[in-house]
Amino acid sequence: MSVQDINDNPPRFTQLFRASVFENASPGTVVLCVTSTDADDGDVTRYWLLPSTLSSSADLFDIDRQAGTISVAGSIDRESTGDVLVVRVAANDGAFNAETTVTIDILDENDVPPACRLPSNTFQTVEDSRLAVVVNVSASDADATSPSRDAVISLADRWSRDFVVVDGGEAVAWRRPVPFQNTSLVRGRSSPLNVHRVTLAAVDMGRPALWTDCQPLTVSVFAENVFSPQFSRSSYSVAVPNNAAVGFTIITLHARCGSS
Ligand SMILES: [Ca+2]
Ligand SMILES: [Ca+2]
Ligand SMILES: [Ca+2]
Ligand SMILES: [Ca+2]
Repeated sequence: MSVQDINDNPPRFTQLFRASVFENASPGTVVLCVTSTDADDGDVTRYWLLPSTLSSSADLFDIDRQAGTISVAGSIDRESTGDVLVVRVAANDGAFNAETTVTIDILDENDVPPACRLPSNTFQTVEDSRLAVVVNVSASDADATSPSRDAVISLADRWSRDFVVVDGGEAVAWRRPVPFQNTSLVRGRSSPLNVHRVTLAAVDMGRPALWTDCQPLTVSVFAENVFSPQFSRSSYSVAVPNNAAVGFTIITLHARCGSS
């Protein structure tokens, strides 16, 4: 006498699944394969992805209905998805359903170039000495993780006759003493000899590194004390008590020289 097997057991996923995939992985890239068992002989199990309640992750992946292989189907961006996506997978053996979640870690790529942060592109300074800081600078980077998001400023041409980048990429300084060239003014403007240009770049630490050229920086050198003193305001208004004694201080004015 033989006992005929009928389908009276649901399929069971064999484990909790977790895998990882890099952002920007090409469609078709295999992430992992889910597996299940079934106590009944000969049941054929089919798989599919369930809509995700947390995100649109179901659109980013596809599953082979027979093999259970989950692969990339959409464009994955670590900067917008976050570090983990959870995909819900269902299995059916013709009669019973089973369900599980697959946790997919999204790995960061260095796919965002850094950005320059310069307070201005033109500066005026009095003649200065070696290694005096001309301007403080910084770089930003929107990548999700280090080192892809770690960015500094450097010289775009790696070397400049006049400037060096110091303070770990956060300041530009004179490389050498740069005196004021005492030539006559050209059409009311300082000699071009006193105008110094340098192109900086923001560079990140990713592998491979990405960089962005900044707007060229122009530094005009003036002889000391060429700047007219300037009051902090164009006019002042002060109330004076009608019994003020001789010598009463009405207001203290401040003026400064220099320009930036
Ligand atoms: Ca079954
Ligand atoms: Ca990205
Ligand atoms: Ca990235
Ligand atoms: Ca980056």
